[in-house]
Amino acid sequence: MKLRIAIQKSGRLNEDSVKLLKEIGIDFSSPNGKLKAEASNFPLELLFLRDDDIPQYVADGVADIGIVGENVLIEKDKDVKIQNKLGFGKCRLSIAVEKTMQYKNASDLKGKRIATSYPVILRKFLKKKKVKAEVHEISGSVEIAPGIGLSEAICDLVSSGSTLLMNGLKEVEVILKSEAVLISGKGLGKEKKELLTKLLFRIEANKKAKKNKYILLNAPNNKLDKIVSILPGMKSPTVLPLAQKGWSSVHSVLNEDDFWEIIESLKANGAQGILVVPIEKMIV
Ligand code: PRT
Ligand code: ZN
Repeated sequence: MKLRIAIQKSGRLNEDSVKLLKEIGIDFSSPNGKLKAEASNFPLELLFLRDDDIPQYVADGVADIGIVGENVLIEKDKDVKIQNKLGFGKCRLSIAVEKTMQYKNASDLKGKRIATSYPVILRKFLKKKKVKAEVHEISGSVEIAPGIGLSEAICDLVSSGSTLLMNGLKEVEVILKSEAVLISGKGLGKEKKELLTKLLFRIEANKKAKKNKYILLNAPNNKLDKIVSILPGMKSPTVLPLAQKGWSSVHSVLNEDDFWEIIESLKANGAQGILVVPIEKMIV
């Protein structure tokens, strides 16, 4: 019994999807133009597809699970389940208009033509805002539509915003925030569910490791209590005596969110020789 995963064949999600699978210990050789590959050390078969096709393939059970952007998933509206947000492929689906256009709110889109590759999501948004506008579905290079007179506005993915800037457009509404997600079909059997649980466990450990750092430092014993109270640790920090009398080595795990604040406070309280090292995997 093998679990089948669909990932993007080429494009923005391909590299990070492959990297994630490798980081959770799955070995396979790159497809070289082929549609399929097999992992050598886990019962997993990989299908390399266009991102637009992945929700359908997973809903139909051709693939058991898949990695796809939430934007595509919502647009395709298929019966699949989101298992995990993966933290890459982050972007937003936004409406942009010509820089010179006066824009206060969605009602300014009334009667305008909006070019997009996301007609389903855009129509829902317009309906919710009770705005009647013309949706022009085009499959690519949406950002040039206003410049060539095809539309007055666009609805497209944005990440840095430089594409909009280069085309004389400004972002006026964010309809959706998106990142890559792991999806599964609804009818997985027991064995496949077990394999999926194993994968999800590894993905969690990998995500946690990325969010955390291992920290080692030296502290004079008379400051230990204060320093230990600053450090969170997985249970509590490890404290070991140093060869030099009156000093200890303290080990702990720090979350990246409050990383710098804690480091500063440790220094201020007498910590020395602070080392921060990456964590490979973290199982709590
Ligand atoms: O061939 P296939 O159909 O599989 O790929 P595709 O060409 O349809 O998609 P691809 O590879 O471009 O994107 C795959 C997924 O990456 C998308 O569905 C999103 O979930 C995610 N993603 C993240 C993005 C972006 N960021 C992004 N910036 N997808 C596209 N863009 C484009 C956007 O359309 C615009 O043209 O990048 C441009 C804007 O970028 P900035 O940085 O200039 O704002
Ligand atoms: Zn696509």
